[in-house]
Amino acid sequence: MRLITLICLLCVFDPGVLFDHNRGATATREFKFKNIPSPAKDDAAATAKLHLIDGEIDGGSADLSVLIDGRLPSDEDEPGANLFFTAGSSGGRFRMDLGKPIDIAQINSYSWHPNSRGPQLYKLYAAEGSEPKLELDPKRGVDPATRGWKFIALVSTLPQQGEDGGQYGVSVRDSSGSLGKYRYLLFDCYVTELYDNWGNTFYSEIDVIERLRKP
Ligand SMILES: [Ca+2]
Ligand SMILES: [Ca+2]
Repeated sequence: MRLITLICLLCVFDPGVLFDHNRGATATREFKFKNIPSPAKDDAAATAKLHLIDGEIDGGSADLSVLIDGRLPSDEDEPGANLFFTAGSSGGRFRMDLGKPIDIAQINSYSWHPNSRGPQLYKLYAAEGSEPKLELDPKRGVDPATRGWKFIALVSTLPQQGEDGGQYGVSVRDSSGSLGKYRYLLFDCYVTELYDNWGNTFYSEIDVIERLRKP
């Protein structure tokens, strides 16, 4: 018993970010990865509500609901099957409302593009909903962590070298099995490069995997 108590005291909140990168022919419409689960249709995000907080969605992009519709692009350059911010802009923020706080095991994001719009770069925040002075829509320039949000992870799949195009699967998870109980998620998305106007990621799907109750 004492040992268990000690182990629990040592449990620290330390979310990890795993990701896989499918290049060339390994990137298919099935979004199969070596270590990351393929996108799901019936995950906890499927019935979520999405709200744009800041930034402008590109005219060629689908609307936010494409992130949770369970559908995937069939090709590496299919703008209408992805969500991306306006070309030349520095990205933006959106919020996901799961309807009620749920125990979250994983938050998984998927993208696909032949070059600089493939990699993912975003900050992820979460809120349970009852935090004092929680501000649901903090604009760019305001640190959500000062408005009631908890910083969860910085996701960056930018390759150190080599081709950045391809398909990316990201999984944010914690070694304890739970990221925590949250109703709201805030995605603060950044451009992957500044050499040209084409650095806003083509996000194909975002899954939220609820932690299963222990038997
Ligand atoms: Ca999904
Ligand atoms: Ca989708």
